[in-house]
Amino acid sequence: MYSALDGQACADHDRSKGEGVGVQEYTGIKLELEDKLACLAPWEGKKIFLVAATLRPETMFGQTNCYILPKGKYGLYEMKNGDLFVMSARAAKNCAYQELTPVDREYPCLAEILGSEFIGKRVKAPLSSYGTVFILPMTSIKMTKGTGIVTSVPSDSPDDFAMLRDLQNDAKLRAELKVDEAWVKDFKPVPIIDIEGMGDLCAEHACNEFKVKTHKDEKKLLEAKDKCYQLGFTKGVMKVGPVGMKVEAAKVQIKQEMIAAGLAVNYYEPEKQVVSRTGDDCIVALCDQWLNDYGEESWKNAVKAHVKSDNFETYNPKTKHEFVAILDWLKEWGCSRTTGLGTKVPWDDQFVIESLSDSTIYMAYYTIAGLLQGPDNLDGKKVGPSGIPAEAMSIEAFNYIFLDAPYDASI
Ligand code: ZZB
Repeated sequence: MYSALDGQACADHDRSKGEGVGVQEYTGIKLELEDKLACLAPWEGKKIFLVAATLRPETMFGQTNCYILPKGKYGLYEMKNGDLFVMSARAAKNCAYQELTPVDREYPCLAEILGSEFIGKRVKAPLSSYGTVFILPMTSIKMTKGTGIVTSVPSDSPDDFAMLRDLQNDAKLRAELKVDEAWVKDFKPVPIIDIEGMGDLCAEHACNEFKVKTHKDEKKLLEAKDKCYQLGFTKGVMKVGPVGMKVEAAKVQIKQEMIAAGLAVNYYEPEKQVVSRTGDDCIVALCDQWLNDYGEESWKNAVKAHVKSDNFETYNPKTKHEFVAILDWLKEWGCSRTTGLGTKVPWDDQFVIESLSDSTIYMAYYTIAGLLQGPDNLDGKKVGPSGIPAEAMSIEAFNYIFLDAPYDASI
């Protein structure tokens, strides 16, 4: 998690919003634009892709159309390999910090395009049985999530199913949103995943179960979506592509294959909004960072055994449970940053130790600071009550105090 304004990683306690928010990994599906747009004429002959962020790469076999926000502001951005991507400026910024653009951290917008300009145009939908699909409007798209472009899989996504069904059946809505019947009529949901108890069109099944009437039934759609996500992941079995494979495994395989074939890219962003204390909307950036490997088995087990032992007491048993739960998921923890107050990382002094990690060190120092410094001597310029000068505090001295190392009077 990174603040471009601060020019450094934005750790939990550097945030005014979004404590505990992690990174969401998406697959950016490259939908190649097949039709021409007057405003894109200067780039004729180049490949232009609408990029849709998805959590379900294994469902790409069932794409029937692409959705865009008519009032949404999109931009055209060049990528490292010469591809031109259509996406929100926010997504382009994340890409620029993930080594996708020609110049790191730069994402000049080549052209601004309103979502409505794309409606009715065609894109190639990779892996789908329809091959070419239409771009349709969807008013519930959030510009603050993914790329602002969604690829539609009405067999497995209740939102997509409800919208497509309304566009197919409601002439008034089509007129209102300026959608031609021909763009939706022949695009039926394609059965691609079998789920025990839900059949092979789970979105339709869930929309019936939760009585979703229209694409505007926000609450019911959320329930239907949760059910499809959950059962799709745990019980789904592929009917196309890697037939018989569990969704859980197919997700990883299809993603890798699509990226290797140049049909998709990895795309990351904060899973919810993260704002730094300096007021910057944070992004996800690839950057050098020292990590504490708290997930390392022997470390983890030693700490866990201690937390569970009688030597470790908490006032409230809930706290103890939380410690154990966190030890279970905690893996790498970023422990360095480039600016701000802190102790220099001993082996790499371009970084300081991130303040939360640093605070585990200075807490230890506090146990002896009273002797080495004493009151009214914060900068340690004077020798404290123990009479020990700073120069005498060698590594051996610290090891003697904190690690029970032998006392060596000769040092
Ligand atoms: C294809 C797909 C197939 C999706 C499926 C879901 C499902 P979330 O956060 O839980 O909603 N999406 C992506 N960007 C946006 C946006 N800007 N506004 C609205 N919706 C967006 O999950 C992210 C999913 O929401 C993405 O994955 C995308 O739709 C959509 F079979 O891509 B998905 C049960 C869901 N099934």
